[in-house]
Amino acid sequence: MAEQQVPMEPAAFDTAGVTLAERLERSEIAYFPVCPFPLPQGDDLRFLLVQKLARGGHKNISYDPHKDKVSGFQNRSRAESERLLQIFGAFARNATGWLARVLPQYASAWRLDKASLRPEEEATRHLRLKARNDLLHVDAFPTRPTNGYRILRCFANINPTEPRIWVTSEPFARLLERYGREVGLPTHAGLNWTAQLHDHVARLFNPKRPRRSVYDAFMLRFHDFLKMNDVFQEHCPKRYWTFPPGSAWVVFTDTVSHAALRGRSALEHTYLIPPETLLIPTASPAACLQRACGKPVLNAA
Ligand SMILES: O=C(O)CCC(=O)C(=O)O
Ligand SMILES: [Fe+2]
Repeated sequence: MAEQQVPMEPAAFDTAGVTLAERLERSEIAYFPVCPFPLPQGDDLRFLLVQKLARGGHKNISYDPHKDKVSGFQNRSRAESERLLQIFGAFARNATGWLARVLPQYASAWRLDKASLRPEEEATRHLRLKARNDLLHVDAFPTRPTNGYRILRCFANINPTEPRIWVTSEPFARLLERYGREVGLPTHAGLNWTAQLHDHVARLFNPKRPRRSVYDAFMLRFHDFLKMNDVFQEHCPKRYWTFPPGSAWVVFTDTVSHAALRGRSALEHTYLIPPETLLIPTASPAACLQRACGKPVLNAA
């Protein structure tokens, strides 16, 4: 498999004595103009660039590192699906190996979530409102409650000619101050009855799914609220990011409000970071929410 040779340990992990973990937990995007781990090259890259989403509502092509399985792509032949699996496997190993070196405290206990290929042009795709990437939001997974594990994502732009364009706005803590009441801060320690019913039904279909906590239910409502709020979308302070071909960025997307405005063909890997490995646990969204409502928001272990 052709892979690009790049320096494995760029110098920028420690800016003025501040560790990468601390910068991430303070809601920075860690940006690497040259992806610090090998990305697919040559024929493998060309192969990725022509992949298409399967019909039936898949948002991305995704790879599960636990099952070593790819889903959501138009499967044309066994040979092609095996090749895709190999390329994804190598990407996941390379991204995870690098991140484990630069964020060892997280890697000691993180849960590997999925990796994905984003083959659609973001500027022109049609998605239902709550699934749209081009509206500012903080991430919350409707089908994979995290119970306070943080959502860390590593992106790489593999488009050979076009940048990926993001916009970001204020971090979760600030947005919670402004909109928490309007979204409805949790009023008691358990889920309300509609959320309980919803969780119960979801778990009938998937008994292995973890129980949704007060925190998960709130984060989903918050995600939806931001996407539906035209005034916020239009008037909030904005910072635009241009991620050129071959670059990479790492970000806690549960506190950095973000949207992808333009670009096609990015690779991404998600990691779920347990609260006990955080450097600044008080800055986590679960801690912010708990302070705001004065109630426990996570399910006991
Ligand atoms: O694909 C991207 O660049 C980010 C999209 C996004 O916000 C997401 O997947 O949560
Ligand atoms: Fe997102």
